[in-house]
Amino acid sequence: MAIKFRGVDFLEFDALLSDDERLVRDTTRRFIEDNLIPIIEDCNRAGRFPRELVKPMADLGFFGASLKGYGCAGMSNVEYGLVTQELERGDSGVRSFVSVQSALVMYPISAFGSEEQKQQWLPALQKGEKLGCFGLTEPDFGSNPGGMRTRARRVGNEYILNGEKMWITSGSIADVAIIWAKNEEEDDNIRGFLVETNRPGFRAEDIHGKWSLRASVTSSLSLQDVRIPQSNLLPASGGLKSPLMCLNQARYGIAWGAVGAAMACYDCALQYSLFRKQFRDQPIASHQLIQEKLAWMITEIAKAQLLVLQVGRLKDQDKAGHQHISMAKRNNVWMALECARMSRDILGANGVADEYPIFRHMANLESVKTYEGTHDIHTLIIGQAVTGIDAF
Ligand code: TGC
Ligand code: FAD
Repeated sequence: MAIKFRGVDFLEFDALLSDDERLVRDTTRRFIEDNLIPIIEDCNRAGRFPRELVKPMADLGFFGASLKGYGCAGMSNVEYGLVTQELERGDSGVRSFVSVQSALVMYPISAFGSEEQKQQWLPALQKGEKLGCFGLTEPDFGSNPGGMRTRARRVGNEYILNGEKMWITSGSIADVAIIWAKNEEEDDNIRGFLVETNRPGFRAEDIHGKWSLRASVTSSLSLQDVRIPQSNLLPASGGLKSPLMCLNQARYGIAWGAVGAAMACYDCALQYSLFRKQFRDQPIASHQLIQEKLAWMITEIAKAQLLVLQVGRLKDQDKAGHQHISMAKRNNVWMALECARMSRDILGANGVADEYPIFRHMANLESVKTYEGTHDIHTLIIGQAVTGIDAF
């Protein structure tokens, strides 16, 4: 049975959006419906990133959407959030690609780059002519990136970079990598470096065998004596705070994206439960235990929508703290994963088939729960904010 997404709005959430915000949401929704939904299950099966969507997504202004100038769309944070919601309603891997290109590559260039670096990279990244990746995580340093071993040593007017990065989204398809490394001449201060991926000594190898985010490229990066000009240092970067500022942008998009994945699962399960009959020729939706699951999901989705909208409004007023973003990422991804599991249950055996999108969302969300700070790390970030005590 083909199930078509109908949107999810129990609490008149739409009334809280402006006309422009609804337009951005609806345009993205149509794009996903027409271009991603028809191919995503094949991409997922084949472990293929749908690269053919890069140009159309660029044309719609999705890359660096909330940045101003350099060809970027200059959307509000709420509008950008609605874009990521709709992208992830399609697939977390495609939202991931856009998050990395926008929040983890274009944002650091915009926030920490020189005018020359911005001119060189931002318009090309916005148009999707160049792709980027963000190298923070290392084989031995995930939740604790401050321990990183990647180093930069200055020799004359060049830096020489050595190190390993792991689990890097878009690593092998990127033209440029934002590499975070300890700068030896500054007492190991962490700095961001623009590394063109065709430089000698740079290698990207894809990580195979993922059961999650199969439509997204994930790679390990190796840098062995990679020489870059001194001008490739992001001049305004400095300290672990800089990559963490980038993570705030990406975590914010994920918090919206998770709502999209939850909406996809819930709406599919609801439609299925009205159609599927068991016992006395009654739809399974007529059973109390099914209704309990649907009631739980719609309540949590409605709460998650309000939470992320409030964080978006705060962000648009420059008032969102990183602890607010952690709360939204932690809650909404957990909520989406629970919705995916419950929806899978409602579909019975059909829940494990890729005729329906639920199992794919469920598997994807396991990664989303881990990356950009695990669920438990966000618990500790919120704990630190309310107690003032660091429990990492
Ligand atoms: P700590 O000493 O607490 O902090 C160092 C400095 O940074 C400040 N700070 C932040 N600033 C901005 N935004 C944040 N979110 C910040 N969190 C902390 C802090 O105030 C301090 O400033 P200052 O001025 O005193 O120097 O650092 P710590 O080493 O104790 O670590 C803190 C911790 C654990 C929260 C942090 O390391 C962390 O968030 N760990 C999780 C790592 C993570 O999220 N990695 C993500 C990698 S990228 C990725 O997963 C991409 S997935 C693809 C996709 O997005 O789709
Ligand atoms: P670990 O840090 O080893 O954590 C393992 C477990 O220990 C977790 O449950 C964690 O919550 C727990 N734990 C750790 N410390 C504590 C503590 N102090 N207290 C209590 N519990 C703790 N990284 C990038 O830099 N760029 C990318 O583009 C990128 N893309 C990714 C794409 C995918 C598909 C995945 C899966 C990961 C990606 N990552 C990327 C890496 C991701 O950010 C890390 O996996 C994540 O930060 C967790 O690190 P880890 O896997 O090393 O787990």
